[in-house]
Parts: sequence; structure tokens; C-alpha cells
Amino acid sequence: MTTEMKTTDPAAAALLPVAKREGIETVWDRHKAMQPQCGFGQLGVCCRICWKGPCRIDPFDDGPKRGICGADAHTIVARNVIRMIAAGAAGHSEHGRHIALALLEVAEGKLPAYQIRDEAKLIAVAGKLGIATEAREILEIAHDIATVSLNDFRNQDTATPCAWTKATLTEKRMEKLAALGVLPHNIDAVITQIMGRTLVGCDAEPANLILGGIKGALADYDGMSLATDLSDILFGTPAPVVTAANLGVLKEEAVNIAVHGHNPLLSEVVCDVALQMNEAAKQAGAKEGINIVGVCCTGNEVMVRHGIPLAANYLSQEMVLVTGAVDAMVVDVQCIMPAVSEIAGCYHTELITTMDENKISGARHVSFREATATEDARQIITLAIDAFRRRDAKRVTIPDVQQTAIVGFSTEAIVAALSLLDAEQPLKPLLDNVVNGNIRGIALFAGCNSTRTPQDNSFVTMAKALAKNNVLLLATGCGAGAFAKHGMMTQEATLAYAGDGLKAVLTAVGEAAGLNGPLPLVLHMGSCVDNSRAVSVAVAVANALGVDLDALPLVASAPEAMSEKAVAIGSWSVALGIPTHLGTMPQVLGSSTVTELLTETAKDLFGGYFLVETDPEEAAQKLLAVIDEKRRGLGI
Ligand code: NFS
Ligand code: SF4
Repeated sequence: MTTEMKTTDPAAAALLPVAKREGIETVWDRHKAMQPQCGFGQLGVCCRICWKGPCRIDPFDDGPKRGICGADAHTIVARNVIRMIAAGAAGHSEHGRHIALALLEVAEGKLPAYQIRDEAKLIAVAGKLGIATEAREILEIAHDIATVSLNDFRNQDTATPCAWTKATLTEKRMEKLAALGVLPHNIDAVITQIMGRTLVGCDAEPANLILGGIKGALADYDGMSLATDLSDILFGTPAPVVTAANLGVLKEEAVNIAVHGHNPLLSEVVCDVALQMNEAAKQAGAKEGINIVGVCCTGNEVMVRHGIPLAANYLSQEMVLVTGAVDAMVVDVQCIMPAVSEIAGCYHTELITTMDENKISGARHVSFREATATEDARQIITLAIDAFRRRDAKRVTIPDVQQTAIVGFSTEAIVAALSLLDAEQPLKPLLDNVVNGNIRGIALFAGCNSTRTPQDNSFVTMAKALAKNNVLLLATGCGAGAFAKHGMMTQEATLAYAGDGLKAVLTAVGEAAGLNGPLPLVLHMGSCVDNSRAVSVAVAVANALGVDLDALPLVASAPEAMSEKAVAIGSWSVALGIPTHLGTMPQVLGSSTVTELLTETAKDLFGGYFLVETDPEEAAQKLLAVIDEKRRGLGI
């Protein structure tokens, strides 16, 4: 694999010459133009926290060893990285708050476009949170759930941890985190505290800063846990569904609408309303009506819940537009490259921003409100149909590339599949197979794409190496998108790449589930906030074995991480006791102290730690070694 290679995604690669011909600049062109990138920034030793700066520490030669205020490299690196965690936590928990507020209003009978779609999940969540359900109305219970969730943003008693964290972790983990003083009591307060303590002239002790960051990361976990489960209550808990991924899911004969971003509140209603407006699309000449496709995590949300096909993950979002076949790209929040505006402008495509706090120059803004969700969605779809009439058929290039993807493996879906083997103790088949070595360990693949590695390559390379060694693979976010696009969420992939033990287990479960074959090689659990689903599987396994999370042969990997959200997720993964691989260089190496804290000291404190390895083959071998070490620890 040459460093020159941009993407291993055949559909994206097929469109690169088209972009070039059309004079369209892509993320890869801009990456190239940005070289060489700043070494100080890469090491994390650049500080812009006050206007005496920017200051930068020279880690090698005899340049400055302290900023103008006297902050050294360790303080600067620690402050920078925990501010990233705070930003990530803000993104995920803002998403969670949005859903919780919507649930509250649904419970108050206010939002006609939404309902409680999954009452069983609602009852289960109430049980988890200690909310009474006996002889109570569903909406009343929903109201309590929303209130308890929103209290995780309001509670001022620092001795009372956030309810969702408490409800979803092992007892031992709660004790450990409490003893270290890193349990969040209030998501907003913890994020604010990080911003406050990293101001000029505040916390200057690297270890203390990093622990503050870990607390912020756990606030991120809390926010995404509630985002995931409340979304399930409102939109349904994912169950296995067969769909497709990659640019070939766009249709020449349809009004193509790409939903992009993260929050399902809008995309769910767009999907609902599209069904009602299919006729209007046909009247406009689109023989196949309306075709909704997903991009990034909004894409994952609607993919795992409703089998909406996924067009692209993060790095090829521009290529969705370069097909010339997208009539509207509807975006909400997060991971939307501002570049899509200019590219949409090269075509007939309507780029529609929908969140008042997330606008993009050159895009049309339709202000989305839950109270008027149906009307807003109708307006958006009308814009798409109008744009379709302007589409230039001569400029349409849809690569004939798509892969089948069996997706929708929520915790509930996994437990349901396992219970077909043992109805009394659904986890037993999984535990037995971990103990007997058919399943050597479990790996969760999460996180983004980055221009620092050929797109999707690290995911696919690592997954093949781990599967061959009988590691059960879970995926979320753009990692899941990568696997879906590369045909790794198919039964064929299981037959081709799984080791014998893993193949036997996946086949036994798949056959029991009536799939006439194995489960797919990689189980798609959803978007990035759905990483909390993987935790719930791990907690169930840990509780069944009577151990804490750090004893499990469980690893996480973000081989192409880039977002601040990934920094937050990786950090709580470590705090929960999970060895966590990063395949891109984190911006902390300018401080030996911070590097040691995250890769060594963390191991003593939490049992989890960061492991950095940019070579995917090497990374897979290192994760296998970690899994074996954990197995030895369990005596299996
Ligand atoms: Ni996660 Fe999902 Fe993708 Fe990265 Fe962005 S879309 S929330 S941050 S790039 S995985
Ligand atoms: Fe420089 Fe200190 Fe200001 Fe940072 S806070 S920019 S190190 S003077």
C-alpha cells in the first residue's frame, strides 16, 4: 500500500478522475496541498489558549521549553487533549439532550411527528434507571425517563453520579471510577469545568488535567448512552436487516436524497414523509420515486433501524455529490465537510442545512423544529424533487459498486439471536465459546476515516487478520460504514475470512436465526453514539462471569480516528478498562508525561490504556497479544 493511495473504496476511487475532470477539489487534494503539516501541532505542543501566544515548545533542539506564561510541554499537551475531549463530549451529549427533550415533549403529547415506537425498550430502560412501570401509562413512564435523563445535565450534587453511567456499568467499575474521582455528576458541569481549568493560569499538573479529561470522557459516555437508548424508544431498537452500501445505492431513475450528519430526529421524519411523497416524485419524472441514502452517522442510524442503504462514510462524502445524481443532501450536525457546499454548487444539488447552530455558507437553510417536523421534512423533499427536474443526466456517473450488508445488531438483537440457542441463559453460548476458545476475544471497531491512511484500509486489513484468529468483530460509526462498503457484513465474508472456531459459532447462531448460513463477519451496532451498545454487551458478559470489564478479552480499535469525538470515546473506553488501539498518531507525543499517562499509568489505574500502532497488520498482532494476555488472566 503506497502512502500515495487515497482510498481503497472502489466507488470513491472510480470517481476521483471524474472530480479531476470537473475541476472539483477533494479532501485528498486538500490533504496534499496541506503538506508538510505542522510538526508542533502534530505533537500537541502548540498553545493558543491566550493572546500572549501562540507559544510552541521545541521538543528536540534548544528552542523554548516553556510558553510565555511558563506552561511546559506537558501542561500544554494535556490541556489541548482534554479540550478535545470536552468538545467531543459536548457533541455527543448535545445530541443526547436533543433526543431527551424530544422524548419529554412526546410524553407531554406535544410532538405529533413522533411516537413511542418501542414500548418494550421503554420498559427495559425504566427498569435500568429504577423507574416504576407497574400499572402506569406509557407516556407517564416516558416522562420520568426523560426527566431522569435531563437530570444528568442538571444535577448539582457532586456526590451523586450521572444516572445513566450508574445504570449501565458494572458495580466494580463504578467503585473504581468513584475512588479515582472521575465519575461525572452533571454532563454540562463537567464539560464546563474542563474549559475552566484549562484557561490561562489554571490547572498545570498533567495528571490532574488528564483525570479531569477522563471525567469529561465519561460524561461523553453518559450522553451517548442516553442518546442511544432514548432514540431506540422513539424510533425502534435495531434488529437485523439486509441492505446495501456504497455509491451504487444511488439510482438514476429516482429522486436521491442523502441524509448526512448525526441526529436521527430529522432523518427519521424525512424517511416517513418520503413514503407519502413518492407519487409527487414520480410525477416529476422519477420512475423509481424517492430514494433515501445515508452518509456518516445519520446514515448509520437509519441504516440499522430501517435498512436505508449507506452511500458513504466520512471520507467519501464529497464523492456522493460527484456522482451528479444527488438531488438534495440534507445535513444536521457533525462531520459535514464544509467542502460539500462548493461541490453541491457545481451540480444541481440542493445542500440543505437544518440546525440553526450548524449552517454552511452557500447552503440553503431550512430551520428544523421537532414541533413542525413533518412540514419541515415536506419542504425539504419538495426542494429535492424540484432539484431533480434540473438534474443534468449527462453529468451523472453512479459507480456500479455496492455490497450487501446485514446490519442492525443492537445488544437486544444479539441477545435475541443467542437466545435461540439457549432460551434460559442467552449469554451462555457466547460465554461457553469464549471459554472454549472458539471465540478468542472480541474487538470493537469504531471511529472515523482520516486522510492520514488510505480510506478504509486499516479497518479491513485488521478485521481480516483478527477474524482469521477467531476474534468476534463489532463495529460502529464510519468503521461500520467501511466494513459495509467492503462486503464485510455478509455471510460470504464469514465463510471467506473467519477462523474455524468463529465460523462455527457464527454459523450456529445464524442457522438458529433462520439465516440459512452464518451471521455476517462484522456485526454493525450503529452510529458512534451506539458505542454504548458494545459496552452493554461487555457489561452483560462481565457480570455473567463475575468480573470487571478490564478482565475481559475485549479490545477496541479506532484505526482511522480523526475527530475530537473519537478522542472522547477512546478515553472513556480506556477508563472502562478496555485496551484501545489508535491507528493514527494522537497529538500528544510532544509530552512524555502525557504519553506515559495514557499508555502506561492508565493501565494501573483503569486496566484500559491506549495502544498506538499505525501499521494495521502489526496492530492486529498486538491486539491478539492483548487478548491472549486477558485470557491468561481469566485462566482460560
Ligand atoms: Ni464518529 Fe460519526 Fe464518522 Fe468519525 Fe464522524 S461520522 S460520530 S466522528 S467521522 S466515525
Ligand atoms: Fe503561551 Fe501560556 Fe498563553 Fe498558552 S497560555 S499561549 S503557553 S502564554
